[in-house]
Amino acid sequence: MKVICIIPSFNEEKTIKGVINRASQYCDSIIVVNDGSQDETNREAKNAGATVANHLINLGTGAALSTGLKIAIREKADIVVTMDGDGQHDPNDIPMLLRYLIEDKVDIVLGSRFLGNIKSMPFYKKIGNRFLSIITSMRCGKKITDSQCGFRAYSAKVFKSIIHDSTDYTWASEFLIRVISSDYKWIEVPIKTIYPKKRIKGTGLIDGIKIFMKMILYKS
Ligand SMILES: Nc1nc2c(ncn2[C@@H]2O[C@H](COP(=O)(O)OP(=O)(O)OP(=O)(O)O)[C@@H](O)[C@H]2O)c(=O)[nH]1
Ligand SMILES: [Mg+2]
Repeated sequence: MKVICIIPSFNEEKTIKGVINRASQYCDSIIVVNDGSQDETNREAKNAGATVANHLINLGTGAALSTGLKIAIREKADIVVTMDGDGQHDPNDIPMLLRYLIEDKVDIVLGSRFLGNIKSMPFYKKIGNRFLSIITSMRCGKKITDSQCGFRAYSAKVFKSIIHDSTDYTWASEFLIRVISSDYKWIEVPIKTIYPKKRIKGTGLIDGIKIFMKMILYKS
């Protein structure tokens, strides 16, 4: 079974090397999609042994993921794991995601920060994420506790056939609507998540409003 990990990354020079080193223990190869970073993400990721695809300009997380999926299909992946490059996901959770995918024979394993420990998540993010999960659940007709989490594992059946259009953060909800309305087997599992105290990056209110609007208007 060839397991490929895709890491969309935008200005993650400080964390990307550590994420790649730790994820490499559990995956056959790592694809970093460097989304027009202005820092040394490209160099750091290459030095750590990842395959790096560079976007010349910043296209967004959804676009970065699409690029990574195309490469994973070309490299004949059997399983794709996606995770963030900012160190918020713990690569040591990868074996657990793979176990569910292989032993429980599900097509998609969704990491959920809300089923795990979210003590360190800022309050406004808890509210925003809960709200977007409710909206996404309404669109899917199934309860999802963490619609925005990027830590997921997919079988080849899913990542070869489910294609998302969103180039920004909305991909996470759009992908779920497509997967769930296609009757694939899925499961949500608790994952660890780390929010450093001093943090200026990441999604904000504007991103949340954009996702909300797109979820309301999205035609499945
Ligand atoms: N912010 C941002 N991240 C991107 C972009 N393209 C790729 N990424 C990567 O996508 C991953 C998730 O981005 P984050 O901004 O941390 O999103 P998040 O984890 O849902 O939000 P936070 O909870 O605020 O951290 C990270 O690894 C980013 O480096 C982009 O255009 N903007
Ligand atoms: Mg993050």
